[in-house]
Amino acid sequence: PASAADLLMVGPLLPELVADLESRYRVHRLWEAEDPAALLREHGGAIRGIATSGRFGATRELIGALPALEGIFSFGVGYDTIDVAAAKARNVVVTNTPGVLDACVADTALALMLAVSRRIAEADRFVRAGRWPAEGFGLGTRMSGKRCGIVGLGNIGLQIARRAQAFDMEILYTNRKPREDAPTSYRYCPDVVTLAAQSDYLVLAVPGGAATRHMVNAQVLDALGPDGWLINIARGTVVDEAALVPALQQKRIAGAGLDVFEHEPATPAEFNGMDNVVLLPHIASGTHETRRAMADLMRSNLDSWFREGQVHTRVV
Ligand code: 8YV
Repeated sequence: PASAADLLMVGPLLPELVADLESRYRVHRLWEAEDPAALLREHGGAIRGIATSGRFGATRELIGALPALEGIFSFGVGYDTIDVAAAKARNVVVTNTPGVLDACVADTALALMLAVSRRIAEADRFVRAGRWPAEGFGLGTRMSGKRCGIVGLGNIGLQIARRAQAFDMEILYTNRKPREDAPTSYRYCPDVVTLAAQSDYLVLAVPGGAATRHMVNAQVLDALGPDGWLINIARGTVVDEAALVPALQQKRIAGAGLDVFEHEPATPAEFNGMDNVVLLPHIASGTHETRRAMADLMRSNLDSWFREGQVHTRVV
C-alpha cells in the first residue's frame, strides 16, 4: 500500500505537493538533514522512491545507497541531473513531467525574444530611473517577419515554432534528424552552425546533458553574428558561457535572452552591466497553472507506481 512506502525527497518541491506526499508517504527530507549520510544509513534500506526535480537530480552515489529503490519521480521535463544509466542498471523506473509545461516554456521563449530585441526590460529600467522627461530612449529591432532558428524541434520546440509563425517569422530548425511530422514550410538545417548563420534568433530547446554540452560555442555565436539574438530556455550547459560573455561584450552577437545558466543560480557578473541581455531566474515553466499540472503528473506517476506498479511518463 502507498501509505507504507518510504520516499526520499532530495530538495524542496512545491509546498502543496510536499504536504500531499507527506500525508500519504513516509517522506525523508534529505536537504534538511544535518547529517545526510546518517539519514541514509538509518533509512536508506527502507526507501522505495526518490522524489526530486531537474534542479536536484539523483546521483549514482545516491541511487547506490538505496538498495530497495524502485523509482525516481522527477518534477520537470529535463532529467540531465538524474543518473539514468545507474537507474537502468538497477531496474529503477524514472519518470518526468513532459507535455504539461510546453506552452508556458514556449511563451517564455517568445517573451525573451521580444524583451531583448525590443529592449523591453531596458526600457522599463529607463522609465523607473526617471530618465524619460530628459532623454530619448532610442530604437529597438523588429522581430516580426524575421527568421527563427530552433535548436531541437521537440514538443517545446514545436510550440515555439507555432508562436513564432504568428509573428510572421520564417521557421528553420536543426534536430538529430528532420521531423517528418513538422509543417513542410519549416526548413531543416543539418547542423547548428548552418542554422545560426541563417537565423536572426537562435532559440535553444534541446535537452541538457553530455550530448548537447557547449553545443553553442564561439563558432556558433560568430555564425549567428552581430545582428543575431541567442535565446536559451533549455539548459545552461548547452552554451559555453565563457564564449558567450566576450561575444556579448564585443557585440559579435546582438544580444541574449537567458532563462538558464551554466552554473545557476550563479550568473556571470559581466552580464549585470550589459543592456543587451535579459536574465531570468529559470522561470520558464513557473506559472501557477503549469506548476500545478507538473505536480499532478508527478504525484500521479508516484501513486500509480506504488498502487499498480505502473507509471504514465517514463523516461527509460
Ligand atoms: C523546472 C525545468 O523548473 O522541466 C524542466 O526541465 O527545468 C523546469 O520546468 C525544474 O525542473 C525544477 O527544478
